[in-house]
Amino acid sequence: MSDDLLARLRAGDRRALARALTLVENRAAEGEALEAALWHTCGHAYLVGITGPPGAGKSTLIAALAEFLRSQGATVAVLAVDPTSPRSGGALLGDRIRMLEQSIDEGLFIRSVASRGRARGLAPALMGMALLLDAFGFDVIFIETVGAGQDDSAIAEMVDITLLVLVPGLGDSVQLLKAGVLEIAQGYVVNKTDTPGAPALARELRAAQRLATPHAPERPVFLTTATTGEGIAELGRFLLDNRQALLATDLKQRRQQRLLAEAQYRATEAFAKALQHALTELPTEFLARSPREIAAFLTQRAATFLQGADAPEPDTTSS
Ligand SMILES: Nc1nc2c(ncn2[C@@H]2O[C@H](COP(=O)(O)OP(=O)(O)OP(=O)(O)O)[C@@H](O)[C@H]2O)c(=O)[nH]1
Ligand SMILES: [Mg+2]
Repeated sequence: MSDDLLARLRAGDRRALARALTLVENRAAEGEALEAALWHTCGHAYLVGITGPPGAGKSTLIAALAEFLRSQGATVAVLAVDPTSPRSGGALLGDRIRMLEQSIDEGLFIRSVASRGRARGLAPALMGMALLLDAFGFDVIFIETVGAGQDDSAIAEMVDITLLVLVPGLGDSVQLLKAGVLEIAQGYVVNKTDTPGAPALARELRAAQRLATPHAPERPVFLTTATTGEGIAELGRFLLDNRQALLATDLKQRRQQRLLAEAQYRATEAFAKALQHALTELPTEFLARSPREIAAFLTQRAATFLQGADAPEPDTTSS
């Protein structure tokens, strides 16, 4: 890793930040080294996951929230995974956020992240990028993901809070309930309240919660119109209060939690790779055997494959 890049990052150089983010996004060795070097300085930023169906207004909502948070003195970074909705088409981050992107505000940083053509998981790339932004000093980091994928639930475990954005009229809530997506969020946003059906959707969300988790404290439901800013201040204040409460808790514990969630993801990734490798070694005669025997063979081979990978030794010198 270039010490120069690290030094420039530490000095608050935004061009160095952009370059470092690319290295981490590609999960290049240099990026991994940067993460390792900066790990101990992170944990101060408040990480907000924003998820929901395509075109729900996630990007527009983030842009509006970013403006509000800036007005309250908080610095904001945004990581947005490329859009899914054909409607926003070429507009990678939505119109409003692109407008913000062109601002020269030093307290705001926006970056889009490609999800396509990726050999390795999106979640560690995003978390690594968030770590860099955290170490760089941003107060609040938004991570916009497309929703309902495996990566989304992984990311939900690594961020401080996840908001699920829904819009009236899609009949989403029932489907989301089935898919278990409601559970990954700690708060719900009913966006596009300028279109019919918002109060009904909010009611439905409250009812669905009571049904799914009758004893858990009720998660808040916010009503917003991201395009006009309606309801944004209330949601923004909720986030700031939640952040304040979190910052009062143990930093080390929070950092460890994030660390473990990401490590677990990476380990799962390694296991999956080992299993893929084992499959290529399955003798054809095994196809006549029982699934249990095939599984035993695969497990054995995968374990051997994993043993070949170098595991770091416990380091007794670092805390
Ligand atoms: N009427 C109305 N339109 C909105 C609102 N919020 C966003 N939109 C519009 O909805 C469209 C999609 O908004 P985006 O912010 O790009 O939605 P997204 O969820 O980020 O979309 P993807 O990233 O593609 O999944 C845009 O045309 C927005 O202008 C709202 O509150 N009311
Ligand atoms: Mg978007």
